[in-house]
Amino acid sequence: MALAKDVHVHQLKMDERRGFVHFNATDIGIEPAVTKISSLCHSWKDDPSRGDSEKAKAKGFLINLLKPEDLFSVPEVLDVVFDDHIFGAVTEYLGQIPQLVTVQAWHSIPNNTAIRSQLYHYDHRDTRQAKVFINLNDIDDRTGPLHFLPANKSELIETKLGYSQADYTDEQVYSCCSPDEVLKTVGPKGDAFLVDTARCLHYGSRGNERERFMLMFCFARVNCVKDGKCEVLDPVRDRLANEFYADNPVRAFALKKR
Ligand SMILES: O=C(O)CCC(=O)C(=O)O
Repeated sequence: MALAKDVHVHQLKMDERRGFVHFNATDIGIEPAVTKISSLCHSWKDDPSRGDSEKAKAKGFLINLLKPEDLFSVPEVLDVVFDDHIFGAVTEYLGQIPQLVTVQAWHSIPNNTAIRSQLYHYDHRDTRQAKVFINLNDIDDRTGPLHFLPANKSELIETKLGYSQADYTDEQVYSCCSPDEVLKTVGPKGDAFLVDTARCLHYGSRGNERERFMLMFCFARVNCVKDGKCEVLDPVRDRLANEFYADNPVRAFALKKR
């Protein structure tokens, strides 16, 4: 199901019941930064020094193009991540100043696999988290969009099937709901989705016929159950905090590892 936008004014708020909000970069004034990041990603995809980490190779359909040093040379990335509207909505939803867990620029490539994150799953860092997905190219059904079920629908499915840290098959999920109830992050470049992937069953990058570019970043509660690693952020967290946010203790707090 394609989605109508939820945000038409300079305001962003997560829907508590449904566990997501849909907005556009233009609504909150980050469109120029998104355009710059988008055009860089289109050039980075042919750079052999990018996207070839062990993890990327293992997960061939979904490649991260971003490197730690890009966060210094392309300050627009952190401008978007720490945009007041987004950071405010996440802080309100999580009920505390969050920790930035990961930031990546995704390139999902044409494929016909259905494995790992291409199958329905929850993220298991905590009982709630907030992941932002910003389309860096126009995304349609042939571009492997993220598919997800709102949190209230996912809860019904969980009640019927039981909670699992493993993947769910489509057959299992569609035995509890109609495929028509599934939402997709289709939309033009700049369309964006803030989704609680701990509460919303989801999958993506499945059956791409066209390549997909997406900026993805994730916030969690500082005392989250399962800490994570981020190959982009972890080597430079303190340097970023000192260089960009020496006068901004809230952002610095969100960046530094506890
Ligand atoms: O959109 C995708 O390729 C998968 C996203 C996903 O599973 C996740 O962010 O947890």
